[in-house]
Amino acid sequence: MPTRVSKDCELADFELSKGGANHQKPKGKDDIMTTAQGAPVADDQNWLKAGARGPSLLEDHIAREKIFHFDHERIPERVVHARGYGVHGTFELTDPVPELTCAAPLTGAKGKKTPAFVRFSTVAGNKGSPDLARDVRGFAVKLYTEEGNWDIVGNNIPVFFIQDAIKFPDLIHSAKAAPDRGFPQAQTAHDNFWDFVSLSPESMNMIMWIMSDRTIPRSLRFMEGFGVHTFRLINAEGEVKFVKFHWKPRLGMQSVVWNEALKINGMDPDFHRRDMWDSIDAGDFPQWDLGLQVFDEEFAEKFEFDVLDATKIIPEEQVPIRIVGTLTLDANVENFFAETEQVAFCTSNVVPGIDFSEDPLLQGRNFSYLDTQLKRLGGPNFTHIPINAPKCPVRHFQQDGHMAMQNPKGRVNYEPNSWGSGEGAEADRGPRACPMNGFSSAPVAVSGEKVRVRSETFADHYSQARQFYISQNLVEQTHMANALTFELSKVQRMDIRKRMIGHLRHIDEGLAQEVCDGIGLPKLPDKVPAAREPITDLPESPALSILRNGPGTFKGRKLGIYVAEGADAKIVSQLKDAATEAGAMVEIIAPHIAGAKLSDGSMLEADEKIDGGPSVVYDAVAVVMSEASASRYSTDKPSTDFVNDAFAHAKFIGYVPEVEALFDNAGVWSRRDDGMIDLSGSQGAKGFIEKCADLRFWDREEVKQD
Ligand code: HDD
Repeated sequence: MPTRVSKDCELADFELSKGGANHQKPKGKDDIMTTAQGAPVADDQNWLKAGARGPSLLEDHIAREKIFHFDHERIPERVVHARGYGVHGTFELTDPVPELTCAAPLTGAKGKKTPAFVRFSTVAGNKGSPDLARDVRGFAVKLYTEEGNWDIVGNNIPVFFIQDAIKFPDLIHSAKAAPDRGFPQAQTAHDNFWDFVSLSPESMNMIMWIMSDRTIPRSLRFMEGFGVHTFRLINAEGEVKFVKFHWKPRLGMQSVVWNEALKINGMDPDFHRRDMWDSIDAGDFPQWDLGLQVFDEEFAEKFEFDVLDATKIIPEEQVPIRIVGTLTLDANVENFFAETEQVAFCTSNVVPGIDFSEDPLLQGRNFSYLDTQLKRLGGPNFTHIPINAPKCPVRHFQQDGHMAMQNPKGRVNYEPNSWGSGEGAEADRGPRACPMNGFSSAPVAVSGEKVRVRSETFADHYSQARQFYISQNLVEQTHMANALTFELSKVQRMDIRKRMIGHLRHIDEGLAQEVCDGIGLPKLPDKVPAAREPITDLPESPALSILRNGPGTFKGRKLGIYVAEGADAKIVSQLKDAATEAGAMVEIIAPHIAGAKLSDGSMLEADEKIDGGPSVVYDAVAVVMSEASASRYSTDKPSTDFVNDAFAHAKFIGYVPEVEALFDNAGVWSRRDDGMIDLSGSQGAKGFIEKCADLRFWDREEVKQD
């Protein structure tokens, strides 16, 4: 018989029953387990049975409740953006803009703070898919303003695949796993996706963006965010301007290379969420500046493209971005399900001072998101869940429904009503709408016949795709050609591959030729007919390149130092100091998790054992060991991979001459270049870390010739 909990609760914490089940005891009265109904539980480890070896009894209401709840732990995952990671933070106003908008977070005193919750995500993969799938990243921001929740449900790419929301289900069906086989997961490298986009020329600008390194970000902290659509700002006088929202990462942008992404997915599928968790946990809070790109009807009229077309950007060089505030993410969630999983973003969540444009994609989204919340969260009261609840007073006559948590008191649940005065003075009459301060839409004149058409102003599909491509540097252009070649090589149907190259020819003949050669086609396929001849002389927009805008700092990055027995203690310590001084994180990797004994006899504890700490998870690496250790690990595959991958992924590598045997077997000793720094030489650890500010040593990569 299992031992019963004694009244004074002082039994040993570990007690085995005769059958071998462990019975841990509560520490005190407040520690006693209960059912969901609050009844104390005596035994949570054994189902009630008819005899010790007899059948389990249905009567066991405790087991029944436990299993019932477990069976219902999951809610439907998001149909898109299922894989995501949420973080709390604050938006601080640095440049109030009352002349542009009366939106609460953008007006008031400089330094005004608005609480925020941000959920980053991938789009195509399921909830458990790897973080470094090549994919667009969701960048959804919820601002809990004093006038209600304002959601900017954006991405890390400022354009989208399609122009009209009615196409969204087709886009997503084509990108996700095929319905018959249930794969491939979290990737676009398959026939269905390329079939769809090659038949949807409006996707071509987005295709350029997703084939760039933007879709394999090094960290969620190193990405831009965009509201994508054109919105409206309305000021207190009722004046209206157009706006696009931009989030600019203070740490700069950075991506990994494709081969690295593939390996990270195997080594650490949680790479991005772990990176975010670790940074915030370490007090290293990522920040983004919020920028407004404001323009008026006059600009919209003369701009080459339609500002309502979500497949187009407005180059920063044409309409500059005004920074108005800073978002700081400074707290990890306390419960992933309650916060990250249950957070419900809606593009329709806007506040007074912000309004929609007629962008047909945005209009459709405004309709769609409420539906999905109803389905996922099970009822219309999802705003009662703490993560979704506004942090300002909420007053209305909505009531009841599944899981209603905030239930009004009193008898009045309608308006107009005459309670609150005279004969009905005893009852609270409840709230009333306020024409002066309530949300009002921009008084935009609209008229038109009811038609199901796409505006002719949306017909240019290639000009901005070309502009994006020519704005990249040669390394980035090479990565794009390689990505297109990779993806189209996974497409089995030749006609789809050819059709895509037929589009690329409108964007850049050189790129089309490279991809054509890359997939081994003997001759360039014909151009696909274009709805409108592309403009070929749009200027470069340097702001669109990641590498032309490097942060020039190693701050927020991670250095991996691989040490083994006999490693020079002084050099290791110099490395740690220089990296920490530069604002970078340091991890120690060793052949054993216990660490390594250094040259001065001290024991340095390891953060990772070598096969759990490959170089792909670090921004730069250093290898410090004695000659004997280097020789010992020179035939150890994780050790040679560590060095070889770091070299192949254009990382800066610090080393000491003693590691020759290991580096030689990794195939890099004779190929030493300026990206490899001898830590015992004149540059030393400090010089090495200074070099790391360039993030990668791109000279090592083979790039196409200009
Ligand atoms: Fe969407 C989720 C971003 C077009 C329908 N979308 C979702 C999320 C982001 C975006 C970041 C995840 C929010 C979260 O973290 O919970 N979506 C975009 C952007 C788009 C876009 C930037 C184009 C500019 N979306 C779009 C269209 C439709 C949807 C055109 C439907 C007509 N999106 C949804 C959805 C989701 C969603 C099905 C799934 C989960 C959710 O809403 O909450 O309603």
